[in-house]
Amino acid sequence: MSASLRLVLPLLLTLSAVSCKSSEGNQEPLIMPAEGARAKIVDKGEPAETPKRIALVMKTLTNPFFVSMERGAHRAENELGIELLVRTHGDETAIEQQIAIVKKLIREGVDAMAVVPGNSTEMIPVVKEAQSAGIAIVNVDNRFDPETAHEWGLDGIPFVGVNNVEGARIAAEYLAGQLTLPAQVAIIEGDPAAYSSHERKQGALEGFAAVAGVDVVAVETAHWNIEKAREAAARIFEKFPDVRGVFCANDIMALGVIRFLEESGKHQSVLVTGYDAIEEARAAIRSGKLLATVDQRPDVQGYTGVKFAARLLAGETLPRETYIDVELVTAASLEEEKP
Ligand code: ALL
Repeated sequence: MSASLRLVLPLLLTLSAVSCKSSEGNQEPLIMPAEGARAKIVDKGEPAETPKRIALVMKTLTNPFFVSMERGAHRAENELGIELLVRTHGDETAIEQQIAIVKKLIREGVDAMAVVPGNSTEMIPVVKEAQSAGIAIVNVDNRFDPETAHEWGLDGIPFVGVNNVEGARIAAEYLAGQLTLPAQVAIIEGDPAAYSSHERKQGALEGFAAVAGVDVVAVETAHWNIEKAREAAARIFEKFPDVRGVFCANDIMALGVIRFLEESGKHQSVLVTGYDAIEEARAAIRSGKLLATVDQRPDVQGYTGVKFAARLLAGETLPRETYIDVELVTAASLEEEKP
């Protein structure tokens, strides 16, 4: 090797290393002789796009319903190559916490949010703030109150969820059909601040009204909470010991009512229905403690919510309302599911 080659060889090796490392899949040389003495790096590839950041704002992961929703959302994340930020707070009714979460996401500058509001009215101002900051919004599972949303100018937000009136009606009608009539029944509502709770109460009333001889003697809220449902059941049965059926607006509350019925030895004579079809509720149906529940596919809701957020970011116009089918889950339907 000549002396001059020995001197330039390390330099050549360095240059070729740079060229190989950066030119994956690119035929063009990356290091080009430049005007003057300096070499210039030319990037011929597309600029690497940073993935869109989409937040899923739910209520609480203490309810398995939202764990399933999160699973669906991650499926969308993997398919779309976006970055998903999942945010939840401690308690379903702690709305200040959910407001603070959205405020923080605005500061963090996320591109879009799929929001399950814990409170259908109180979340509206902060979500409007997010929209005004240019963040694309999708409403999942629990609707914003339409009137309040309109007052705040939060219009045109696509909604993904189920027809809760329909789901509750099916469950209540099925429950009524299993009773020896005439019979007294009760309704345990979710948090009245949630639009879905009103819809389910309305659906349950419609379902019970459809069967002659069914008398709704009590409607109480237990705020989606197991212990509050146990206490509400205690109050109802104290006052109306002949109640034979209880419709509950979610499974967690149905489990609370069942707890009370077992403690008080009434579980053989009272039928209970829930809503959500969480694993614990399916198990309770199999063991004969729960009559039925409603599957509202939270995984599909989470998946679709995130996917819609990405489609909004891509400039698409989406339908105002997208409904996922509800399905009644009973001992018979679980039997059919068996392989
Ligand atoms: C509703 C959901 C579920 C859940 C409830 C509790 O929005 O649809 O039924 O159980 O929230 O937060």
